[in-house]
Amino acid sequence: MLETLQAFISRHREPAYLLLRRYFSENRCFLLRNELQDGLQALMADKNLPELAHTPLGEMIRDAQEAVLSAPWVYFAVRPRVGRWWYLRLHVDDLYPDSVEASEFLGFKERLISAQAGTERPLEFDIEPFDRGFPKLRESRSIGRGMEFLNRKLSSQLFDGGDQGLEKLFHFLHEHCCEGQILMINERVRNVNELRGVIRRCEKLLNGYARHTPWAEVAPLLRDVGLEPGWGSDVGRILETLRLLSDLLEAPSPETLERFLARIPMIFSLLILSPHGFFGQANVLGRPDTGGQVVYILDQVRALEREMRSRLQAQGLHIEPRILVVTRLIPEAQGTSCDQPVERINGTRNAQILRVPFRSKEGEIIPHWISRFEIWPYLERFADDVEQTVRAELGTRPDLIIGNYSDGNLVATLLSARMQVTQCHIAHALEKTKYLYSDLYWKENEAQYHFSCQFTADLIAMNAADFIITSTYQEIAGTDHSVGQYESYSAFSMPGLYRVVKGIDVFDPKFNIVSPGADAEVYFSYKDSERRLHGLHDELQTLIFGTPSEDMRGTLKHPERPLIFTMARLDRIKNIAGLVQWYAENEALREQANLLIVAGYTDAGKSADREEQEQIGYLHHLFTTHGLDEQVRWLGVRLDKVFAGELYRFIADRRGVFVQPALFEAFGLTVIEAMVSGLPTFATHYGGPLEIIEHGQSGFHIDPMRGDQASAQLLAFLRECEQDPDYWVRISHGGMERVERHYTWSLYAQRMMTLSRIYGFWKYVTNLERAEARRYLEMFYALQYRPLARSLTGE
Ligand code: UDP
Ligand code: LCN
Repeated sequence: MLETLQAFISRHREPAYLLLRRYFSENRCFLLRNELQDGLQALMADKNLPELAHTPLGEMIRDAQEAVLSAPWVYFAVRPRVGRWWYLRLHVDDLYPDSVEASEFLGFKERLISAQAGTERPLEFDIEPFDRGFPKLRESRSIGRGMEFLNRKLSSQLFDGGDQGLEKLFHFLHEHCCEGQILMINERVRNVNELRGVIRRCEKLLNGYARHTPWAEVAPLLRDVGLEPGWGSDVGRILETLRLLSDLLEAPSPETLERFLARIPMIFSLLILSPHGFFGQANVLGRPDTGGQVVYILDQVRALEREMRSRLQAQGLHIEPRILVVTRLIPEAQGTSCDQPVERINGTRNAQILRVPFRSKEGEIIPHWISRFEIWPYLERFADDVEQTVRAELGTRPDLIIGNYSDGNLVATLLSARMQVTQCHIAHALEKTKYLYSDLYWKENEAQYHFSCQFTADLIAMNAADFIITSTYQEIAGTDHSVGQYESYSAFSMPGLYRVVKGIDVFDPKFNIVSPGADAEVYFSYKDSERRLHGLHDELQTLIFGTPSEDMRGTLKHPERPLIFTMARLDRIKNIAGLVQWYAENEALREQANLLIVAGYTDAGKSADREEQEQIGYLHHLFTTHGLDEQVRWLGVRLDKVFAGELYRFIADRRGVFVQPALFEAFGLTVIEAMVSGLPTFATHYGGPLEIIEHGQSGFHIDPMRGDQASAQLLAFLRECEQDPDYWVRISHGGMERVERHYTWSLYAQRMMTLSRIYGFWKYVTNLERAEARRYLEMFYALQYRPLARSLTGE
């Protein structure tokens, strides 16, 4: 690639020179992808050089994500393929392109930001040397299917080594026990050969029994030979499991291994960590830091408990699975249950929320809510306290620890290391890509956001995790044109703090896409009239069209018009104000439809969150300056799930639409909730919705940076639906179908249980644990993270 670019420029110096000049004429140090493309397009138009686009220079610019300019040099970060990066530099005089390392590229960037940079070499974080020899995916399209890859790769390594691999499998089977009860095989079976013999004998013994004969009936017989519970609930199932193992011992294959492991009773208890925000089951959604993550975890718990129980039962074990969700106890609970140490989770038999308080250095309980950007100094102590609480509750360690968001993942890292438990990482939203140049200008943002702590915690946790679950592909590796959220951690710099030359590798097989669903009990089609909550309709009618109470603003003058609906936490990134502005500026749209907003409070005095207060003020300003009070209804209330579910359908009855206008949305649960309710959905094309919605079939993508276009799209859709009501029905149907096929909690739970077994197995039989990397991360924690976190409280 470099040679062709060098050869091209040496033969065509003029366009290269003109292009660089054009970039320099912008007088900017940093140019982003679209600005680089615009520069190229403008040059091609001015100089009538349309063919330039298809030359090595044009292609390099097409793939460039960023340019850093400081005369006479221009450095480019080029991403020729998803997840693959190449850095090069060009001197404006000699125009000779030269490859450089990530480290040099970042160093050049740092020097433009900070005068001190360059005087001494900064600390570099580099995980790559620890990954050497570890299997990696090669193809971009395989990213996110780590488990399948790992199984293929490691099975061949494990079983090619003759009986050694089988011995490991044998020892693994010996490990299993629960509540003091031995499972699978007992001490009578002493090696692989004996195991082979035992399988044969058991098969013979069982062949005389009817398939539905329960385990209990044959247990004494099998136990004598060496088998313990865990093989199946009846003879049919036991025989199937024995045959799977026999096939595995005979001719191991990744598929058989996966099917066999899927049956091994390995997961009896889960610990799920979600420290920040108001974590509860009522009256919390929509508060600052309290949104999709809470919904996700509660739905996840219900689905996982069901799946765990059914797997255990199928294997003949009558053990009740345990799931503990551990969050922060907030004494000043503001009318929520967040001051309660224990809360049973509805819809489960045995799952609980346990709340453990944050404590100051002196051990005093912190009484008030703390923003997710401020929680860092409390997490280490929190982890210690959680460990004790969990051990006391379970009487043992959990079988899997799932971290959520940057704080939960950091606590999961500390606990998994201490308790020697498999660690699963779920980011929900990595803040780094939400804020432009949040790494480079971290110092400017430090007082408000403390990204130095957050990105350090992210680096440690994502590298320590045994496996990572993401909701979409783009969360890991973006698209052809945009960088993935995890990918953005591969190389970056926080000038004056440290530089990351290899922070994460998106080709690592630890990544797996497992998309969440929308709770089918709550979010279902508006057409399902039998299940509809008709009793709520009067209340909904008053809420939307009635006289506004003190938590509301606006009275819709034309209630017969369809509703454009949006609902979100009132974070800047959710861009509710953007939507209000586009709507306000499109007269025709204002005549065509009303706007309904469910977000935050209407009284800024009720909010403790700085961003939320700002947004509230801004929304009022927009209402007043654009005279929106007869066309927009703003509800500053928190709706519980069931009520919100009926609201989506109520709006669908009136042929409305849902809009998700975020500047960036990691996944977007409201998007799938609205879609499955049958509301045609217009959602941001930055983030998860790009993958959830197929534009024009199951909804529409909008560009939140081009509000004029988005409002024109909405208007065109609503007008077309007026002419052809079937159009609304087609898109509504497309959305429902999309969610029902791809986004369900039962699919999620099945996959999650398989993943935890497979990664647990590989962690046991190989050195998947990467002990060296863990030690490196521990050092980074102690030397970087801890002082940064402590500095927040002025220590
Ligand atoms: N939500 C709700 N009531 C509200 C505000 C939000 O039930 O008043 C729910 C919404 O239905 C969705 C979640 O909160 O389930 C928000 O999740 P999403 O992924 O859209 O955004 P997040 O808040 O996680 O960024
Ligand atoms: C956090 C977010 O910001 C959303 O985009 C996700 O849908 C939610 O968590 C659940 O993962």
